[in-house]
Amino acid sequence: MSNTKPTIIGKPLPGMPWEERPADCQDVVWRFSGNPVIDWNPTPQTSRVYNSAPVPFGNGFAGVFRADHKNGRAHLHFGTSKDGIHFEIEDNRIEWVDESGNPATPSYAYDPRVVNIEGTYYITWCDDFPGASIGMGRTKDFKTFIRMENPCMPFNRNGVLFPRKVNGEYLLMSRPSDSGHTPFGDIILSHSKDMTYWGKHRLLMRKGGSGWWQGTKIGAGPIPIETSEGWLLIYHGVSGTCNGFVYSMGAAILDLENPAKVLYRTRDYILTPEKPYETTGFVPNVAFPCATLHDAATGRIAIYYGAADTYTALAFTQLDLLIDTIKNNSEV
Ligand code: BMA
Repeated sequence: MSNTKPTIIGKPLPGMPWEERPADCQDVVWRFSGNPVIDWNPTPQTSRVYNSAPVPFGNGFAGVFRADHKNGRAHLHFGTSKDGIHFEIEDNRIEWVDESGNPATPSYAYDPRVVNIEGTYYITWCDDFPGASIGMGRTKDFKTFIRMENPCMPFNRNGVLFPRKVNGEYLLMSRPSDSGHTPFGDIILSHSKDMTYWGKHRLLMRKGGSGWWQGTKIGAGPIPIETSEGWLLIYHGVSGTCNGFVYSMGAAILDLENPAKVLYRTRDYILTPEKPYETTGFVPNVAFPCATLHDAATGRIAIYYGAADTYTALAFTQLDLLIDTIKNNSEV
């Protein structure tokens, strides 16, 4: 292992939420003491906001949130926060237009990810194509939201873009699936020069290994973080139990210049449902990470994850600790 301390390649974010690891905690990822940060019925029309994606915006944070309405349908909502902990979620869903300005709001949408690439915020989500596939759109101001072409054929979920082009091409991770709850799934990496035509599909990571927690399927989580050690990818791994699926978090390091190459990958989960807000709710035993905030000056990382398909929760880790854990417990 190198003696140089790993660093995040990016900007400082001094206003991001942060709590030090409690003295009695040995975990590589520790939960925010004020969890959950978004509780049941956050707005009049919505019952649950989870699996959501805050990003730095202006003097604070903005984001795209998955909100299940009281008719049970999932939609994307805009929200803001001054501190990354207290959120104002709009009661009405985001309305999309196509490139010509015509209405283009999907009939349902869930599990958004948001990334700022060269000043434009790109949003991916699970869309009705028909049937689950990946939706993609963009905004510059979080006021006008423009639908782009769907990058993948149905059925597919967990579309996650890289935060910059690599070797001149945009990169998208996805998880081909079925039209239901999908008892299988590996992460695929696709390339594009223009964000419209996607190809050069490569198998990135397979489910399984000795880690039973990721034995049924895996899917990319937050936008990967560029670090001096490679791309840091936090992902979800799913195991099937007598009582349904359990969603945990793992992490991997991908080669910076050739991200299709997995350098290290955690054998053990880094967070699994334990707390009541993770084990009890609309769908028990789900920890589903969709976004991070991170500070290049300190290596602090805040992970936003959906808990039990009900709450938005927050957890923290420190880059050097997480990189050490991944390398020392790796099974590729
Ligand atoms: C997946 C998605 C997620 C959800 C998870 C657990 O298939 O639908 O939105 O969090 O199942 O229910």
